[in-house]
Amino acid sequence: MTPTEIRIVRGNITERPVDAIVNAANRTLLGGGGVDGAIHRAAGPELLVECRTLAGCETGHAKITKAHGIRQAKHVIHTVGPIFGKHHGAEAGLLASCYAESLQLAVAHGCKSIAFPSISTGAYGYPVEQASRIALTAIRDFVHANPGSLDLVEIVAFSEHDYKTYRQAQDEIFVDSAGNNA
Ligand code: AR6
Repeated sequence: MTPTEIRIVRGNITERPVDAIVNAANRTLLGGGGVDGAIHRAAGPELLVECRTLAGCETGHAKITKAHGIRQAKHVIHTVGPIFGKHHGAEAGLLASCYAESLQLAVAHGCKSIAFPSISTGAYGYPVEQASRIALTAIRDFVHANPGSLDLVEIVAFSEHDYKTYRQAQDEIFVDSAGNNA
């Protein structure tokens, strides 16, 4: 069985050639700024039409649509990250849940590759040093619990600082108890 590759890249998530790209949405699922705005612009108005049928999404959960005008992907998975400081200490669990639910949905829809943005670290204010560790731990736990279900999981960092922060977190988290990369 080929192990799942977990890769940090720098770039624009709308250009990633993967089966599913993840959107850091809000609870309305009707668009916004940041990566949400970029995905809706790239996908075109049909994405908003489909999103209107979903009746929103709670924080920490995820819903799936087609990718519409984003030709190199098949699906967009819309997840709603926590707003930092607004969930009475439940922020880390909610953020981990965004990653776990998105991965689960991807596998349930036959996706073998998925790209995530840095959920909650823009408008929602989550410090990227903390969020990167939560993200990569949730991805590692899913991949270990579901071997062979995915070929590739990407984190797409939008800035050089985010890229370096996720690479550092990856080095720390993907090391087993014997000190080897896991
Ligand atoms: N590709 C990859 N990453 C991007 C892109 C892109 N094209 N554009 C921005 N980012 P944010 P949040 C990065 O604010 O914090 C929206 O209005 C960005 O630099 O998009 O979860 C929604 O509608 C940052 O590192 O999402 C919600 O209301 C990361 O994506 C709210 O913002 C996340 O920043 C969600 O806030």
